[in-house]
Amino acid sequence: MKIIKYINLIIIMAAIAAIVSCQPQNKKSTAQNKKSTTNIPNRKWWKEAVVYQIYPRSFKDSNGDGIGDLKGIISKLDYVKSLGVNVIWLNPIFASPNHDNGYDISNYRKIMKQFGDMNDFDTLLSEIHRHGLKLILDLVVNHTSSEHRWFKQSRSSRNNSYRNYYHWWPAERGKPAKRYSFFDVNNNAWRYDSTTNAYYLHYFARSQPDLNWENPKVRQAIYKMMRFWFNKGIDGFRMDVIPFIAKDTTFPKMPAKYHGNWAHFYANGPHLHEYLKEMNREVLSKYPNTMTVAEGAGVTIGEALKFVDPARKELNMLYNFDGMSLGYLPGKYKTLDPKGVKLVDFKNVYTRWDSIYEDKGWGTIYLGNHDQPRMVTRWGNDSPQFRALSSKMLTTFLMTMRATPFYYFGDELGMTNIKFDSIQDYEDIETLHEYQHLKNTGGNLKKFLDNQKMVARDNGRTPFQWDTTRNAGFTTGHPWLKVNPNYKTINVAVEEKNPNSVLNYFKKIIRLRKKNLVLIYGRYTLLDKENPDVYAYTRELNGKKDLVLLNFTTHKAQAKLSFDMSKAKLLIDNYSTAQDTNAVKTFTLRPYEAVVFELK
Ligand code: TEU
Ligand code: CA
Repeated sequence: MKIIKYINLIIIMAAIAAIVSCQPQNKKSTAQNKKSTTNIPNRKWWKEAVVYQIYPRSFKDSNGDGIGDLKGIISKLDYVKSLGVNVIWLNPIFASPNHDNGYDISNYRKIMKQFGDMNDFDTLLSEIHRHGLKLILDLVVNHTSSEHRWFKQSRSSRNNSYRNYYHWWPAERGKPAKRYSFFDVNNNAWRYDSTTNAYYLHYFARSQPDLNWENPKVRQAIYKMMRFWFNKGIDGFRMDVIPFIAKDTTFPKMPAKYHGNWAHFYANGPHLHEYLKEMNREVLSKYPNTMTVAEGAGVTIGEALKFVDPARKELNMLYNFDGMSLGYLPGKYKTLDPKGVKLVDFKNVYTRWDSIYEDKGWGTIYLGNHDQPRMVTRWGNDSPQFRALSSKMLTTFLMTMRATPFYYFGDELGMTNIKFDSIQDYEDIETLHEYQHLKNTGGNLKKFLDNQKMVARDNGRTPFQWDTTRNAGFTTGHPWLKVNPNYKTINVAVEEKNPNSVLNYFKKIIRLRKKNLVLIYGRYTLLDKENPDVYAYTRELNGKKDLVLLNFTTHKAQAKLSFDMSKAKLLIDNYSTAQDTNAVKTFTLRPYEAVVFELK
C-alpha cells in the first residue's frame, strides 16, 4: 500500500512540476504578448480588420428576380461571419437607374428598389452588428445620376436654385476646354444640353453629371446625407473617386503633361483638401469610431499622405491604383502588355507603398474588386493545375502585409474570370461604351474582346458561387449576368467540405493574421529584391520575426536567405505537405508555394 501511495505522490509532484515549468513560459509569452501589444502605438480597430467587399447585385438573390438583394445578404451573414472577416463594404445600395450599377445615384436616402427597402436595410445593419461585424457603405458624391432631382432642377433653367449644383458651361462662350470621360462613347466629358444651351461636365457617363463641390450648398447637402447614414449606425464609408471632387471652375486647358494621365489632373483640384478637412470637421470627427477609405483614383504615392496623415484630419485610409495599373500599355485603354508583369516591378510597387506609411498613416492592400478582373486570373494562374495553389498564395500575400486587406467576395473560393466571347454577354457600361467607341472609330473589335477576357470589370461581377445547384445557388430566376460554368467545382458547398480548399485556407490564414500582431503591425522588409520568381519579406515587431516566401511561378524557385532555416517554425504552407526546413541558406519553393515561418 505504502509503495502505491509513494508512486501517487511522485506522480502528483511530477504533474505540479510540469505545470510550474510551463508557467514561466506562459508568464513569459503572456508578458511578451502584453509587451508586444502595449508597444504598438496608434492601434485602431480598422487597422486590425479584414474588409470583405460584397457586390450586392451578385451575392445572393432572395426573390428570384435574378438580382442579388439585401435579404439575400442577410440570409448569408453566418457564412460571412464564418470567414473571420470584420467589416463588410457594400457597393452602392441607393436608388439608381443602374447605368453604372448603382454608381449613378438618383436618391441618396432611398434603397435601390431591386435591392429592397429601408426596412431591409435596417434589418441588415442590425443583423450585421449582431454577428459582430461592421458595415461601410459606398459614398458616391463626385457625381449623381442625371435622374437625381437636383440635376433635373439644375438642367431645367439657368436661374434654377439648383443650377450651380453641377458644372455648366454656357455655349455662347464657345466650346469648353477638353476634359476626358471614363465612360463616354466619344471620351468627351462635356455634354451639350439644348434646354439651356449649355454643356455639363461628366467625368464618367453622360448620365453621371459631376456635382459642383465649389458650391457650399452641395457640400452641406452631402454632409447632411452622411450624417443620416451615420445616425443609422453604419461604421464608415468607402469614398468613390473622392480625389476628383474639386474642380477649377474656370476650366482652363488641361496642361499637356496630363493628357496621358488625366485622372491625375482630376485628382488635384484646387480646394480638394479644404473640402476633406471640412468634411472631417463637420461630419467624420463627430463619429470617431468609424472608418473612411478613399478610392485613390489618380493619386500618386507622393500625394497619399495628404489624405491619410492623421495630423491632417482628413481620411483614415486610401487605396491606390499603382499595383492594378501594372502590365497595361501606357496611354491605351486598358490594353495588356503581352510581355506581362515582372514580379520585381510588382514587389517594388508594394514595397514603396508600404514605406510611405512607415511613420504615419496606414495602408490598404487589395488585388481585386468590382472594377478589376478576378485576382487569380490577373495575378495568379487560373488553370486547373494551379488555380487553387495560386489563389492561396495571393491570399497569403494580402494577409501578411502591413495594411488593411480589402478582400473581394468570391476570391476566397478562387473564383475566376468568366472570359465572355461575345459583346452581348457584357453588362458593364465601361466595356459597352468602349466597344461602341472602337466600332465608331474603326478599331479592332476582335482584339478588344480578347483583351476584355482578361481586364473587363464584368469578370469580377459574375454571381457568387454557393453550390452545385442551378445558377450556383445564386438565384432561382434568370441571373442578371451569366454564372461562371466552373461553379460546379468552385463553390462554397464543395469547398467547405474540403479541408485543403481555397476557402478553408482563407479562413486559416485570417486566423493566423489575427493571432500574430506581427503580421498586422510588424515592420516590413523586402528580401532578395531582384529575385524574378519569389517574393520574400520579413515582418518584425517587439522581438518577433516572421518570414513570408511566395513563389509566383509555375516552377520550383529558390529564395536566397541569410537565415538558419533549421530553427524556423512553420506557421502555414499552402501545400498540404509541408517541406523539411533543415535546408540552410536557400529554401526551394514548389510552384506557387506560399509559406510563413516564425524565425523568432
Ligand atoms: O471607379 C473609378 C475609377 O477610378 C476607375 O476604376 C473606373 O472605375 C474605371 O474602372 C477605369 O477603368 C469608381 C467605381 O469604383 C466604379 O465602379 C465606378 O464606375 C466609377 O467610380 C464611377 O462612379
Ligand atoms: Ca433579388
